[in-house]
Amino acid sequence: MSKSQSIIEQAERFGAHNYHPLPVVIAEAEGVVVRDPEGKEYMDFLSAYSAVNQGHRHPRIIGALKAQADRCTLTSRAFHNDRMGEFLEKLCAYTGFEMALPMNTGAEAVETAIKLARRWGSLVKGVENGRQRIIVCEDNFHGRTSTIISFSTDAEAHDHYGPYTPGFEIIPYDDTGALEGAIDGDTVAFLFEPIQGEAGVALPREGFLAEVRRICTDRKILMIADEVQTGFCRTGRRFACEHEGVRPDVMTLGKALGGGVFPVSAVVADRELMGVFEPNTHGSTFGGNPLGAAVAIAALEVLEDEELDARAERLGKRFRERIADMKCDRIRQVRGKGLLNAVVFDDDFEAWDVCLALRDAGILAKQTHGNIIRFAPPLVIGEDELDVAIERIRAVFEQIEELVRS
Ligand code: IF1
Repeated sequence: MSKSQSIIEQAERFGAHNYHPLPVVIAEAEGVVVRDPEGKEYMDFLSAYSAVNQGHRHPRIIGALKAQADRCTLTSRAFHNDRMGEFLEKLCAYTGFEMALPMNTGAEAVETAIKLARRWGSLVKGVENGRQRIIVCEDNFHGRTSTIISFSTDAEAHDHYGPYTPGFEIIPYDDTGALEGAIDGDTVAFLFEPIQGEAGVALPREGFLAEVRRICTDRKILMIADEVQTGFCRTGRRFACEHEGVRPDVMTLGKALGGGVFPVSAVVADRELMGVFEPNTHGSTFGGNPLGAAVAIAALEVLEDEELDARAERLGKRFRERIADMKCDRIRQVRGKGLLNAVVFDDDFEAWDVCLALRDAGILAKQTHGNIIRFAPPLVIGEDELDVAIERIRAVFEQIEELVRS
């Protein structure tokens, strides 16, 4: 038995089966390349669901991690530490908002935004406490806490977890008419993804974000953009809302904020909104810790200094053009923005075997639903590396009929 096989067996024996990973073991990683225990190399085209935008183990981020680890790692918010303020000031400058609330995972950031909206509704908008409503979209993915899955329309994420948290109304994605119709006196916010990642990189029509902005402003409800996956240069801009020059009221952030080495998330908003939080009304043990702060500072610097937004924009166009040219009758559509892309196969097509063949060709990618494969490499990928990857993908796609028959 190979080392990989014994590792997989061990994980399956002792670990809950809440995932069905591709059968590959990653032992080492650097930049775009990961290596299994047998020494075989792959190009990572998932980037830990966009948490590794800066590439695996970026030297500046690892350096910041090690340096801070030798100074101070955790203080809790019972006391101040000398890195959090510097991190939050940099995050506010990067996002263009006045204040930030640091947390750890994306779901915690989304939960924080939900609490911010509900608290603002009660204290500022004058909604009777307990009647606050938040509008969300079908096919959403915002995390996996009990409250967040309460408004999931994905049966696997939602079912058998009752009783469900009330106060959410679900409308179709990319439907501003439905948004206008759903708003009433108790509505406090619209929570949405500028691009729906897990739904298979679903892009709204041009103008959707600007229309949402107008409606939320007119109807005095908070526009909460969940940029956990689309943020930090992934879609070819710092944030996906920037494609339409739209500034939401609140943004939830995570994943690449931690530079691929540490869980760091946050909510950003202006002072008027963030002011609804008073001491002891919200928090977390690790939120704002100095180790995560030091890593996040370096993670933001890398995004800026290496101009990863422009890179994602340029290389994403190249990727979509080259994939669209491939001879593969099973492909229905190639879609995405920046380096967040997906290949959509025929509705009845099961892409798992294609992911296995891609793995054997040295490309690690995973399908979001049966027939859609997401391709999201680290944004530091070189032009030559991308061309190599495209040729490996082409070799698999152009042999797909053999795959399907086998
Ligand atoms: C899994 C994908 C899923 C997110 C958005 C909040 C969160 C996520 C827009 C929560 C997390 C991850 C979670 C991971 C798979 C992946 C994912 F879309 F990125 F592919 F599931 F939809 N908002 N997305 O995408 O952040 O608490 O995980 O830090 O749970 O399987 P988290």
